[in-house]
Amino acid sequence: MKITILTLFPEMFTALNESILGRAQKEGRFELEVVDIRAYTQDKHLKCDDYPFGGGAGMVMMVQPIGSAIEAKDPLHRARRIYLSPKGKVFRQDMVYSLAEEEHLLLLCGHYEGVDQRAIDLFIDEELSIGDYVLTGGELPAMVVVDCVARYLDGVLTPASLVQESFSENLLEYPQYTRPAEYRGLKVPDVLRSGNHAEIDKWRREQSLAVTKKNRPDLIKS
Ligand code: 4GM
Repeated sequence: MKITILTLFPEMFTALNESILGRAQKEGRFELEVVDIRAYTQDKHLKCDDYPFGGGAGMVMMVQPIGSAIEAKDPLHRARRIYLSPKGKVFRQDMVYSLAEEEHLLLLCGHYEGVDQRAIDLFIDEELSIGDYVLTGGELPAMVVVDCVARYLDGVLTPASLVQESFSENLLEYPQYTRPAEYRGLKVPDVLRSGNHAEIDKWRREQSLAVTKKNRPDLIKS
């Protein structure tokens, strides 16, 4: 998979060169192309934002640099083009699976008060929000989408962790422990050290149900 990011702040995406995603890129599991929108402006002072028509606070990203960058990077419109914005459809786990099937994703990051509406109308397929809050830019949301999708690409994670995840669908994770068996008087539950895997599975299901009821009762249908 190829993922093209369009942003005014390309350095932010160095975060994706760390850990699992860094290794996955080196192994060629996906290719990240980070594009500086400023390189495409026709303005002689390299301006990419301007005051909003009709007045109001803040700045709006101009359509020309965005349009030129998208047409340069996806001339035949083969990519699924996504704009990250608080107005978008809320991004959920079920959308991750369909995004992971794509050959090419293009993620547009807005800054300031967002982008000229014509950039969305002319060049974007769908508007996604990672949640009901406002950030200074779409860069962190784009990184969230990349991370979620990359986990499902072949060879990025060990299949067992993904199987486990879908198995316990709609329930939150049970508590995990590692050594030492006791820390500041808090002991690891005996069952986890018993070697009885039927009992361990039962305990974990009960814990998952209990934490879901407490923190996310909305996830429990019936
Ligand atoms: C306003 C309009 C995405 C602000 C468009 C982007 C939150 C999200 C921005 C924009 C963002 C989100 C930039 N803040 N909830 N800020 O996914 O692109």
